Amino acid sequence: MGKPLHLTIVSIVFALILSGCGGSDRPDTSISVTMTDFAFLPNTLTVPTGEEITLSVANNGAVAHNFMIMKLGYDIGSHGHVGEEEHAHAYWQQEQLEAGETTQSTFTAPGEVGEYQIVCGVAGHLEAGMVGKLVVVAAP
Ligand SMILES: [Cu+2]
Repeated sequence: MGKPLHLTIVSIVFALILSGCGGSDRPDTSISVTMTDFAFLPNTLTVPTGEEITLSVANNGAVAHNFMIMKLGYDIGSHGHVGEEEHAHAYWQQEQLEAGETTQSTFTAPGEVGEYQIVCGVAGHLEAGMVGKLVVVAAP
């Protein structure tokens, strides 16, 4: 006889709530992203305005990827194409990262509060689902 089902469900829900803490909804100056074929994990990152951000990226995929933050208000959509024009509207982007590699870099968070789109700049990857969000909130 195991635990009654409703208790098991309560435990699962509680564990999910706990694991939500310390996640991506609080601003952090040190953020980590894992890239897969074809997603960013987590796909929402929260940083404070104007701070220097340390970004650690691991490419767990089988192909090269890159991490590109678009300028505020420039949203390619979730199935758009990343071409030359889109690259010109990047706020910041990291050099392409080969499969299996990790890297760390820094950038200055935008000074303007808002939601900035994150995309993979490698052709075809945004269409495949490599899209995310950088939420910039007022620095404490
Ligand atoms: Cu990619």
